[in-house]
Amino acid sequence: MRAKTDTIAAISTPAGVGGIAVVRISGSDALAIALRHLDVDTLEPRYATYCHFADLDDVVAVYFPRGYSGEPTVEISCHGSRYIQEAVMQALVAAGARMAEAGEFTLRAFMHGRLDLSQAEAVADLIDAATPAQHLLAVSQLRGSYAQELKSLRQQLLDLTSLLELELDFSQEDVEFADRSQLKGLLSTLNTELSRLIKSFVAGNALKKGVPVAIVGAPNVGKSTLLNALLGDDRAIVSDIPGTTRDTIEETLNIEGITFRLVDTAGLRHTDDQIERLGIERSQRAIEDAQIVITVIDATTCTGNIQPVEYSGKHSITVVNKSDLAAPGHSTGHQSLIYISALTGTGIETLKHALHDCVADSEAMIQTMPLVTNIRHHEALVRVQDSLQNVQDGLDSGTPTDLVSVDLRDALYNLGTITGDVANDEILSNIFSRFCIGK
Ligand SMILES: Nc1nc2c(ncn2[C@@H]2O[C@H](COP(=O)(O)OP(=O)(O)OP(=O)(O)O)[C@@H](O)[C@H]2O)c(=O)[nH]1
Ligand SMILES: [Mg+2]
Repeated sequence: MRAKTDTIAAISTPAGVGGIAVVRISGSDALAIALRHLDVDTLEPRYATYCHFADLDDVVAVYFPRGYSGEPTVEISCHGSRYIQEAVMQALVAAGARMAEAGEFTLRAFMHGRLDLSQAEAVADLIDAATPAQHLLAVSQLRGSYAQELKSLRQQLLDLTSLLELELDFSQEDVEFADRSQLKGLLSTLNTELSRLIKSFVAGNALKKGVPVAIVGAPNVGKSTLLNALLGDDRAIVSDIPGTTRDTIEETLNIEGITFRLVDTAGLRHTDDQIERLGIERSQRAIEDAQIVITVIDATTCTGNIQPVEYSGKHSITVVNKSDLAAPGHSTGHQSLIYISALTGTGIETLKHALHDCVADSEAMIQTMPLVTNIRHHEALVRVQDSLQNVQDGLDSGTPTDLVSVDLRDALYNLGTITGDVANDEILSNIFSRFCIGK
């Protein structure tokens, strides 16, 4: 991706007809190009000026000497007809502007140091956010607490590197210059912070993409009926024939601002049926991938004391379904069981609350500490930690300092890819091509 310096223009409002459309021009010639078509001599910085754009439209124009992109920027609000939007763009191009590429305003903001790369990515997340949780994650990343934490990690890495490289300078004299215990102390602090960030990805990613929930149990207990009841929609086929659901079915559901990805699965049982067996394998995978597992038990077929089913490392919820058919007095089982009737809707609200409670902690976490929500960052952080492990091993085994410092450089490089301190074309075009035009 070239770091371009020409003047660019784009319609920043969504494609199509609207009451108003906003056209944005950015670059050193932004003001001159805008003035070619406006019937005013100049635009006072940061004041809205009502004027005419050629003989096309009445517009409001604002000039920012250093706008969102970090460059001279003019924003023109015109009427949002397709004709006016296109004509304004054509006129600007004729006056010397180039049509902006996707994300190019934000790319320039990054190039001018207004945002680091993690914040630029948060801009895209902010535009995509559809739930309060997604919005909160994006806003906190954009405001920079995460960028700040990465910066401090980077500083610590740099401190480590300079301590070690100081030693290298004196390597001829064969002295161990750096205080090794100080090095190890720094390493372990770094490791603790990295581990926290890496671990936070599970919560962060779930809040962003939807918390994976598997609905599992024996055939015919009412899993698909439960999925439909939660969604309030006849999504999955329901029948009294055991083995109805053969493949996993996934749908999203919002509960109190958090997205859940509900996966209805094939009932778990021994079977000789090839296709059903494949379905059951998928059920097992859905359980592995899930953060929350809802085990459905059929009240009409179970006998004795019902025990909740626990999956280790996951939030486990056990629901006793068909409680509308169960004999009175049946609902005296374990406290943590939730009695429902997927058919009549009894207990569905309680179950939704229980689902929400499972992630309330992560939701609260967003407020207090940065969560990693981006797989690119997660991968880079894991690589940083791997390199630091090599550094640690190297120090422990007396590896020559110059080799240890290569691993440290790797760690610095990988951390830099998150913030953009190290940014190659591939990383940049990957990130910014996902933006919309005009942002
Ligand atoms: N009375 C009553 N019937 C229910 C309830 N939930 C499900 N059923 C019935 O139980 C039968 C099985 O329901 P499904 O939702 O297909 O069960 P499933 O667990 O998805 O079954 P498989 O896909 O075969 O594993 C259907 O006839 C449903 O109408 C309930 O709460 N009360
Ligand atoms: Mg089913």
